[in-house]
Amino acid sequence: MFDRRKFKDSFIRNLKIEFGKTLEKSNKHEKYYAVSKAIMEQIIEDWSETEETYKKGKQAYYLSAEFLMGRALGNNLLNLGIHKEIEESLKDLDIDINLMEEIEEDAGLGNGGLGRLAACFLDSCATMNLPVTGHGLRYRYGIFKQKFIDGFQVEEGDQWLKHGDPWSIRRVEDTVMIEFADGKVRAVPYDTPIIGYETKNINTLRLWEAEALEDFDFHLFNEQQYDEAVKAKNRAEDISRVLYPNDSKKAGKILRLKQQYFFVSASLQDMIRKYKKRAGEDLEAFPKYHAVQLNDTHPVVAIPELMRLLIKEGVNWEKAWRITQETFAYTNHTIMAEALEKWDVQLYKELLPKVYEIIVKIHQQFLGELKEKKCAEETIKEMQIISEDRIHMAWLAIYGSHTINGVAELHTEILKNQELKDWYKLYPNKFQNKTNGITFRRWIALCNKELTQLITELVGTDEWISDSNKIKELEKHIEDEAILKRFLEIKTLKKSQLAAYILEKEDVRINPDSIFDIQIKRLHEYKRQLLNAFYIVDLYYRLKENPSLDILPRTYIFGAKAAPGYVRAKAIIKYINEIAKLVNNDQDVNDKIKVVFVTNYNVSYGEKLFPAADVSQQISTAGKEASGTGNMKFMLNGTPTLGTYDGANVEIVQEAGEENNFIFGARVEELEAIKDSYNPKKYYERVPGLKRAVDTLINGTFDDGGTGMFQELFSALLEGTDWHHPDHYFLLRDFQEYREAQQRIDIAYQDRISWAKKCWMNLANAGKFSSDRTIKQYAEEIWKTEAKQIKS
Ligand code: GL9
Repeated sequence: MFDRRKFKDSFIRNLKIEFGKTLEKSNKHEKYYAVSKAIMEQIIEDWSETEETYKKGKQAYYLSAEFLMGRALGNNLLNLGIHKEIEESLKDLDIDINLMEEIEEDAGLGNGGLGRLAACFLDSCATMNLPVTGHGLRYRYGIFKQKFIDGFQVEEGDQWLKHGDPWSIRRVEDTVMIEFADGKVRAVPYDTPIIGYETKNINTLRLWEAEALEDFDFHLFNEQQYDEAVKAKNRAEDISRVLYPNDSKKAGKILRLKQQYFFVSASLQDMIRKYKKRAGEDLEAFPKYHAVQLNDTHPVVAIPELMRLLIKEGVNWEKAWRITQETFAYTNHTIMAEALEKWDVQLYKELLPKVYEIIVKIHQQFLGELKEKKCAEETIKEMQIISEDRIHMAWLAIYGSHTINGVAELHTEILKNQELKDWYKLYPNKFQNKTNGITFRRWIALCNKELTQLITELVGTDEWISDSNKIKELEKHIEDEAILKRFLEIKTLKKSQLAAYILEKEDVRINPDSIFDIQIKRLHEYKRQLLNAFYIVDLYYRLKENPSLDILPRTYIFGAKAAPGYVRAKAIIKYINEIAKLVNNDQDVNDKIKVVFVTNYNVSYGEKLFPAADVSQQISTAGKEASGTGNMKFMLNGTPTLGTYDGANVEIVQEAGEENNFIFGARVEELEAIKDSYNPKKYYERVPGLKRAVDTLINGTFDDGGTGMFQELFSALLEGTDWHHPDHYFLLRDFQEYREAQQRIDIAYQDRISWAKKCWMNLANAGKFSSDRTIKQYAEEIWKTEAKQIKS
């Protein structure tokens, strides 16, 4: 039970011991820190009890190079069910809880969907009392902070720890040693509590930080070589210094390989040490107590590393291989070729010679099996784990795991029938689908309290927050205009709140009565922000030509970070910012269209954007977006999708009805069929208005600051490159259908009630996309772990 007195005492005490300050003298950051520490104090016993309880049975471990957690305070208060109490307690002390929540830095230890999925999964595991622990890296700098200068993206270091991290506890006693060919480093874990919703169970996210064996060299220090003295320390700490900001693209750098091996080896050593304490020296039963999920190929070095550790413990090869295969499962998150990790043999040999030796043995063993099975020479060549001096991490993952899964039905089908078809033939029983999901706590209960309240009122209970299929009951109100109007009022309120925030942050005024048309996701060619941009340019010219064009006022909102080295993605950002400048400063169109590219899109910005959207743009080239999860966040907040038949869009439409969404464009099969003879020029020349829009890349309408980046975009579309056919992502093929879909939206939006019905049908059918459902399937069908509730 919440004890107000105890909380306040703890808060004041924390201000005193952490900062030596009284309430009156402390600043807002110190107050935030002390509030958070006071919450930590309240949960600490339940946290240890959860650990004790889980120890006794099988546990799952989610190994991930990324956890995109966002802010903790508001979510923890929601899940603990003490938001109101804390709000009032703080009010007594003249502190505004909203300020406390808003000044928290995002924990941005991930790039996008893959990292955010890991965070949603942890929330679901804790909520369902599942014994699952996250393991990853404690980057000192997370995903970079984005600024715009003259419309160009500029990156800055993300100092998320600058005011401290009240949510983690350093566990020095669990330190392990990591060995590289060029020296040893210490891995020190920091544990963060994962507080489930309305349960006493508290799970753990364990993030490893790299430290030098010795802080500095005293000998050098005494000889006044100060820089030299700290060099080793810095080199060790480099390992966990910064997150690689690549979105679905492999890094291929030695430091990245160090990061991967570092956290993987630390996690496995930790597991083995604890296992031995409990079960003794015989490691035979390891898979009985551990299920390890590999989040993409980033942690796949875990397969040879577990082999190495087991052999070191005296286990023979055959038995070690059996243990390894029974322990691991692997999730594939993309079919983009550039994301498939292939490490140079040379790098592995230099940095991890012992691990490399084991990979060679695994490779040979696999070759033997293929030959035994009389596989065709050609197939064997394709499937080799080591070939052309590269180690193919995905192949290693499939061979070394008992299960591999895709992240949406369409994606899994593409894996089985195209990308991994040889593997599927060989191991049909290893393949599963696990359609992604999102946590309903953060993505509606926390970020859209108004809509949450309406749903709770209509469902008659708030149980839908952890029992997502209950929202299906909303469907019975579909003909109730009074309720639909309340939905529309809430939408308008969320739009006004967003408009106020955008005015403050971006200094752009937008009209809450216009349609909020939103595309927020990483900037990537396959996601086709450029298609959206061409549409806006086309609309702009049509409006200039015909000022009485009958369209509804619309605000086009973008949010996206481009990988710092991805020149074309950066060009697209600059292009959209140029469009915004033109459109927003032209009185002729100003009350009809506005364009805003929000700065530094991240989890906490997302929490303001998703609830305020009228249109959810999910327009990737069919077959390219493995699942998407933003699409689900929009749906849950009652927003129709404007999208292609891709990833989880397919399932969203299956659930909510095609008639309640705006689907367009070529499907996978069509693109497969046309790709070799595709000629974008045909569309460029024949589709009315298209040439005019595309030509703004080269005719001086917009200024790329003399970089030539717009010309380069144009060439990639119409001439192609050495490695890609022109318009590799089929923007021009889909433009006409996209424009028609946009026009259908304009018409549909006018009838407010029938529009609200579409929104409502999306909301009412979002139940499938709870990460609770996804995690239940992982637990039952892959991990074979059971819920264990601590006694209350
Ligand atoms: C991704 C896929 O591209 C998404 O479609 C998918 O929803 C998520 C989660 O499964 O995984 N794979 C991937 O590399 N990223 C994804 O978002 N990229 C980033 O996380 C930046």
